[in-house]
Formats: sequence, C-alpha cells, structure tokens
Amino acid sequence: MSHQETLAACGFAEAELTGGSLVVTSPIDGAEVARLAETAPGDMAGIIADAQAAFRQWREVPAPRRGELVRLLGEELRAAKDALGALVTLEAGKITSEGLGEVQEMIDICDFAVGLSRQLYGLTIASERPGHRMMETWHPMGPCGVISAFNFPVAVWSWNAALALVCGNPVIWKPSEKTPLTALATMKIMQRALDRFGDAPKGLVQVIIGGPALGEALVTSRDVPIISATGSTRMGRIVGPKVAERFGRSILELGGNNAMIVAPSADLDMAVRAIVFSAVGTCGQRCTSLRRLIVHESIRKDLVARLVKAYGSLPIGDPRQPGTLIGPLVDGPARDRMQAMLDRARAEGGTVHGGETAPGVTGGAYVTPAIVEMPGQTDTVREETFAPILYVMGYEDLTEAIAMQNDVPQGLSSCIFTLNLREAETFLSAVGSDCGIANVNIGPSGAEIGGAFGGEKETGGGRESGSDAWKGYMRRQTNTVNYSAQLPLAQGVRFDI
Ligand code: UN1
Repeated sequence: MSHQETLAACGFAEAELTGGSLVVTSPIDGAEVARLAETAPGDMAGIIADAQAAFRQWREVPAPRRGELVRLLGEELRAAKDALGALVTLEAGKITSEGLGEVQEMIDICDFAVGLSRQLYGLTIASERPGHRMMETWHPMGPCGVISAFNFPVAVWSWNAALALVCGNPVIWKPSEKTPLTALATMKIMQRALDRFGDAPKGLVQVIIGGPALGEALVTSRDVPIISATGSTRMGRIVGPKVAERFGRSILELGGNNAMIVAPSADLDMAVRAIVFSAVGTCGQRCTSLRRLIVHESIRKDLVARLVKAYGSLPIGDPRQPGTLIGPLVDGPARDRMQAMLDRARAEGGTVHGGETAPGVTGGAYVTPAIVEMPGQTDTVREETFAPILYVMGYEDLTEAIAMQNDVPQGLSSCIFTLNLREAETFLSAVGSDCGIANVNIGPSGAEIGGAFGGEKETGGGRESGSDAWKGYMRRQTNTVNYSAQLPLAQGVRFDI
C-alpha cells in the first residue's frame, strides 16, 4: 500500500494532513507524509479545564458503565486493526506483524479493563475497636496526562487510557512528535466508540499535537493529578521532579538495559530464537529489547557463532514486505547514535559483528544488527542505546552473572535460559534479578498485558497495564465507620471530657 492509501484507510482527509507546521516523515523511505496543525501552548489551559469538567461528570458514572465505553473501543479497534497496524508500520517503521501486534495489545488491554470495571475492589479490614468497621474505597483521581514515545505509538496510550477511563479519569494524550498520525487515527477510532456510547462528557479523551511546551503544561498543572510518561531516562529526570514538586503522581516508564543469562544447561535452539527476536525485533527499539547477553564461558563461543550465523540471514528492508524481519531505525540521528556507540565499544576493546548500513535498501536508516563481544561490562554497555546492538559477555558462576545483570542503572526486564531449577528459582528470588520483569526461558521483550509492566531504578518505578496497576490511577480512601454507641479511641488512648 502507498502511504496515501494507508492514511486514507485510517480516515484521514487531505485537508487534515496539509498546511500545518509539524512535518511527519516515514522511517520506511524518509518521505514526507503530512504537515499537521499543532496545538497552541495557549490552548492548554482550556484543554485541561475541559478535562476537569469531564472528570466531574465521569466520576459519577458507575464503573461498569464506564467499562462499556472501553468495550466499544475494543470493538472499534478490532474493526480497524489492519488499518491502524499499517499506519504504525508507516509512521514507526515496524514490520507488519509487529504493527498488528501493537494493535492487538490495545484490544487485549481493553478486554482486561472491561472486566476490571466490575472489579475495582477495596478491602475490608479488621478494626481493633468494638462496633467499628474499617474498609478501603477506591475513587477516581482526575485527569491523567499520557506522554508516549514513538516506539509503541499507540499501545502505551491504550494501557493508560483503558485503565484511566474505567477508573473514572479523563485522559489527555501527548504523543511523540515523531508519531502524531497514529495518535490522531486512534482518536478517530475512539470517537466512533464515544459516538456509540452516547453520553460521554466532552473533553473525556483528548490529544495534543506538538512539542515539549505542551508536555510542560501537563506536567506542571495541578489539575492533572496523574502523569504517565514513557520515554528516556533523560526525559524522566525532567518530568519526575516537576510532578513531584506539585505532589502529583507520576507513572514513569523509562530506559531499559535488559539482559539474558544463558546457563550451561540452556536449550540453545530456543535461546537463539529468543535472543534474535528480542535483540533485533522492532530494530532494537523496544524498551524491553535485549541489549546484554551474559553467557557461561563453556558455551560462549558456540553461542556467538550461532548468533552471528543467524544474524547473517535476517531479511532487512521495507517493513511492509512479507518476510521482512528488520525494518528501519526511526531516523538518521538514531543510526548516528548507534554508530557512535559501536565506535565507543570498539575503543573499549569490543569486537563488532555487523552494525553497518544495510546493503541494497535506500531511503530510511536501515542497519544490520550488531553483536559486540565485550571484555566486560564497560560504560558503553551500561548505557541504553535504542538500536539493535547486543553486547556479549562471559561468566563463570551464577552469582557473578546475576551481579553483572544487576550492575546497570536501569531495571526493566531480564531473563535466564536454564533447565536447572535451582538457577531459575535463584534468578527469580530476592537475591536474583532486580528488574520489574524477570523471565525464565523467555526473552525480555514481548510482555503480555495481563502482568504489571514497568521497572526499577532508572526505569522509573512505574507500573502500567495488568495486575493491580489500576491502583495507580485511583485514590485510596480508608473508611472507618462506628456503629456502636461508644466512642473508643484507637491505641487505647483515654481522652475523657
Ligand atoms: C516499550 O517498548 O515501550 O514487552 C513497551 C514488550 C511490549 C511493550 C514494550 N509489550 O516488549
């Protein structure tokens, strides 16, 4: 499909795509595909006020009815899956099945949130006082600002929006400047769900298109109590303190530097498949991408040889073509950063396989993925580079391997390949991986929506998506009710008047 056909399939009219100041290009071929109108920073106050007004209505709608809106969104996403998936490919450069997979994540979280809308449970707690009942109630919080990155241009919004909406909160979305079209297309889908729903308040779901000034307005506004921000640790260092300064709540999903430990007992065929998918899938541009391989010395040479061979036959090119497994990096600067990091790794004693401009493809930033054998975990290895670079290091015993896995600033995802129960359980134990996600015989990427998603340390500590991540979008209220005719005080305090 041509870019124009892809845009038309998502319902864009010519006039929406021209005349604005935000230039959108496709990583596939570098072609300019749109010039979009940007939200004026001066409009932010009105946008936030609309969200606040919507909140005052939405918080009174019963949660299962709020779930109905998300159910309709899930239906509309199912109907639009192919079109939106193709637009993700156009705008973010993901291969077709990953573009579709991203929309599937949106559908999955809608299903999850619909069920959740009838399960926003609080606890009943034993009171120490006679004739008293204690309990916990979960209430809506208010508008939720979602700042998302280019690499999951629509799924990350849906993880936040589906939960926020059933929890009773309006959503204001600031997508990456690199991927505004997928955001606008998602809003068209959302609008169809809103139309079918009927009486949702205006301002319940909004999108703002533009640069940092808009994000700044969200982050600093006391009327936006929740900020969920996905992106680099550098971005999180700016956003986190600003939200904290006004005692807002932030949900931060920042950098990852995810490792796999490959133990001597590992099923190497499976490990090779897992490594290749998680290191080169999405051209190494997932926050869960595999970046570090910590391999037992007894199998290191063999595994590297198998990987170098597997890397040699990976189809690189136009992500729309069936069969392509590696599409482009998002842009030229991303390729320059990859090259700069490979140069640094060489200077630190690394041996680089691959990592060149991909032959025979033009237009976008197409690279061959790199495997870099490193003498140890150097400064370069400890930094996240958003590109398909896999650093390989050896280890002798598991304690050393776990220490190496943990000895980076980031703490998102991790995994071990082993058939040894002791090793697997140790890796998942309190003395094992320090990451938010730790897997056994599965790569670090491609998490399902049912689990809480997020990580520790410089990854930011936030949790989104499944499990009880919904609690991050509500305020907890502890209620104690006295149904006795006495007024006993807690802790046995006497205060007789
Ligand atoms: C991201 O890269 O920002 O686990 C999120 C995964 C996906 C989400 C990645 N479900 O790889």
